Amino acid sequence: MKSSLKNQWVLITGASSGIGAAAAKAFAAHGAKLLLGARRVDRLEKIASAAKQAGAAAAHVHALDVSDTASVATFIAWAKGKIANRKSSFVNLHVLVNNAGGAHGLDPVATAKDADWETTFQTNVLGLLRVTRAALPLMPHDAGASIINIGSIAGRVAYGGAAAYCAAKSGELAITRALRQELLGTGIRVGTVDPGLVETEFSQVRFKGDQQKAAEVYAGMNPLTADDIAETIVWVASRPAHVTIDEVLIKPTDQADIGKVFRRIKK
Ligand code: NDP
Ligand code: 8X3
Repeated sequence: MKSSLKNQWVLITGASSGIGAAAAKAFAAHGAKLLLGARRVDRLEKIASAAKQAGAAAAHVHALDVSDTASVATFIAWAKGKIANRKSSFVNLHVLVNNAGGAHGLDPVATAKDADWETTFQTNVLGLLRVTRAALPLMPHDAGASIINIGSIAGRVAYGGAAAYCAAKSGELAITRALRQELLGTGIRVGTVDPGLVETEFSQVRFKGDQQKAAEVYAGMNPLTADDIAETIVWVASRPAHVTIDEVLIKPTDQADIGKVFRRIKK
């Protein structure tokens, strides 16, 4: 039987934009209770308000910087307080979506900046580890809970200019696989959703606000949307409790591989 998400607690990191924001809306449509984190709280508040309109049983927001252990601890303590209710101290986080991350720059190793490498690893790798370590005590055993990490095609296929990002997303894949072994017997499912090109703010962040460079990434092709990925995340989380979706590689039809993209050239 499909796992119902109604009234289940779902925690999403990086929910202020793109895939995380779309995931909030998608879980809301199933009547879930949302705990949303990111650095831009003003944006989170708007997303929580839209999620309530879309059917969320609850939607709470709190500042979260996954690159900072103290911020993660404060965020998870806040989340625990929201989940535990007045009648019962039972804490049941049903779904953890480790989505916060992104790429910074597209420079070759020869000229890349320490700051870009450090941010890339702090968010995509260490942030994922920190949030998971802190959230695990909130996830009861044998209750059909899921940890869903957002990886990338870049974790499977390396490309020039993205050495750190590819290494970070390969790291995400390795963490997902190791965690699945560590949690064997707990009933907690661990999976990764690995997209190809999705049009979000990802490329604006990568190119540090250069709108033209960001737009060129998706020029003449039909990229995935954040909603496509959100739908996949919800599908993974709603499989029956005895079913784990280990890894999903999802690409636009116009993308055969990294760098193999079909573009309709305007004449
Ligand atoms: P966006 O830039 O639209 O969203 C990134 C999100 O991550 C934002 O909500 C941002 O929130 C959050 N974030 C970044 N740094 C931190 C931090 N230190 N602490 C907390 N939150 C943080 O991009 P996407 O939605 O596309 O990216 C989401 C995930 O999907 C990333 O892991 C990305 O690597 C992955 N991905 C994206 C693809 C794409 O083509 N778009 C393809 C494959 C994977 P805030 O700035 O408010 O903190
Ligand atoms: C984002 C996809 O191809 O820009 O993870 O690296 S790609």
